[in-house]
Amino acid sequence: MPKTKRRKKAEPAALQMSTAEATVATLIAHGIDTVYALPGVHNDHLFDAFHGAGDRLRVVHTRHEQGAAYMALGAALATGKPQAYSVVPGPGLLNSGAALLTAFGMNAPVLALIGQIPAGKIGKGFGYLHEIRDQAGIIARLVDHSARIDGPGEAAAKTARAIRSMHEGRYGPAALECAIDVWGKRGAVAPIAPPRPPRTPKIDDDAVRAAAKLLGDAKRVLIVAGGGAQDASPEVTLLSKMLQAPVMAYRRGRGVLDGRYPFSVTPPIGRDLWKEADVVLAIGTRLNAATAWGVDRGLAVVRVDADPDEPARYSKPKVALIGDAAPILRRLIERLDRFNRRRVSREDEMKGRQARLRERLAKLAPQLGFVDAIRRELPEDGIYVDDVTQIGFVARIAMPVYRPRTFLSPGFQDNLGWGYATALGAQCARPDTPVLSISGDGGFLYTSNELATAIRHRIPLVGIVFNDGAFGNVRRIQQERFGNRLIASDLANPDFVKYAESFGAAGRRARNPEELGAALRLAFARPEPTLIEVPVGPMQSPWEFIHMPPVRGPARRRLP
Ligand SMILES: Cc1ncc(C[n+]2csc(CCOP(=O)(O)OP(=O)(O)O)c2C)c(N)n1
Ligand SMILES: [Mg+2]
Repeated sequence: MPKTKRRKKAEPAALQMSTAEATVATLIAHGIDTVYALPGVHNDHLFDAFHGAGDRLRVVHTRHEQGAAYMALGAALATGKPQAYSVVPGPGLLNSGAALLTAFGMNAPVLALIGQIPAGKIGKGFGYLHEIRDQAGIIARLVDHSARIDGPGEAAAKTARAIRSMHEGRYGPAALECAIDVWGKRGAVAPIAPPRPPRTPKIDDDAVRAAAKLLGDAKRVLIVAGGGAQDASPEVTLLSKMLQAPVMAYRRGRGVLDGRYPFSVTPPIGRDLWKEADVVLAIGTRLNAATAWGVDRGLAVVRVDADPDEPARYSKPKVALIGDAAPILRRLIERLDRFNRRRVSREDEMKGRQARLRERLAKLAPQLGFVDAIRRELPEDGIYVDDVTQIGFVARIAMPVYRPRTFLSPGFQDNLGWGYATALGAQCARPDTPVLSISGDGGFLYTSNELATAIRHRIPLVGIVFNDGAFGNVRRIQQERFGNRLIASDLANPDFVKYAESFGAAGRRARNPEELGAALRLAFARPEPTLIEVPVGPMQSPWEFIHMPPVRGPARRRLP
């Protein structure tokens, strides 16, 4: 048969666009409607494209690059959706570095859009404005996916790939750089494609059956929830009921099981349960408990993780299920129906454990008084953002969290000063949800300059600063372990009420939990940027409830 020339389906006509315009159009096509940013000459064309996007894109400019990156992080954690920030190269990138590092540690989908020196001059060491040696190499170390955009024709594809990488497999940040003379370059750009759905790994049915059998036969299951379980709350809740299994969470998994259930536990109870468990089901967590408290032959571990490398990192689990937690757990629940034994209610047992913990925590009464006041006033769906401070440490083990994504804590980086700007981003992305940031006087001044951003962009964040005039945690360690040889731990502070007012925010002072409760009630009733200073004295150490010795064989390290 003679070959007939088939007419190719007409391709939609390419558009003439700049690299920056194609990048921005791709961000918008992927549902990114806000960029947290600090401008500079390297990114002028990018900002001009932001301007050109009109109502489809909001630019929230901050007063320091760390603020922009933390805001994107907070927005990502509060929404579970990809977020973007933009900074100049060199110092701008490095200023945002701690937030990008924290986003990596927290598997948060944050896209960094970073400028670069002129394309032809990269790597030559001439000393161009903001030049940094091997910027591409630096960002490649900080995130799993990075690339340089080299022209308008490839901008959309590279941006789309970067965004997809952030929520495929193990979530995490991505970084794109683009040279000062490339953002503005115009050329033919194919029509911007709608986002492709992320690839999802096939669920391994044999492994699910093995896990269901193990869990179904088990007598005492402990579920451990991490950040990767935040979108699987209904499934974890159902599994907890089916298996009569408590759910332990510490920093990232709080709120996956409603904290009002006695089955919702934190490490002080979790360690006892770990000791008694015959099977642990670990969902979206690095399972630091295993390395801190030990694993002996009597304990079988089932891991559910998006990252195939994670489950066997410290010790090989009995079963590893790879992929997003929710669909895997749904399959597990179906299978478990067949294997699960009849179970007696553990409700009274769990209530007893909770009551005994509350008694044990009596020595932390000063912190608990404030934690309780916060819980009483923060609405059920309100988002709480912690920092590395005394009240924060106690909240991690003692404040009930009612819903997923309402307790933000920086994970293993435990990055002092992350809180205020991260909370600002959460509040910006969730304008109708009350957000509360708590900090110590040490942590707060890391990003307190972003009070100006709260005012400029009308972000009604409520912040509390617990002021003990010290890096209190450091000071207590010096007192207790170094014979009171105090060094570099006392602080000179501003008057925080006046400080807030000088920005145009509401400033209040509360001297005890009752006054804090009243101040919070007022602040949540009348949304405006508010800072509440709470003067406090030295506090008892919470660490005996967090750094606990092993209970099942040798530990490999402490719970961080
Ligand atoms: C980026 C970073 N730098 C330093 C530390 C070490 N660090 C942990 S707690 C702390 C003191 C915190 O002081 P403050 O915010 O006032 O809280 P307090 O302990 O007084 O309640 C320091 C310096 C850290 N965790 N992260
Ligand atoms: Mg302090």
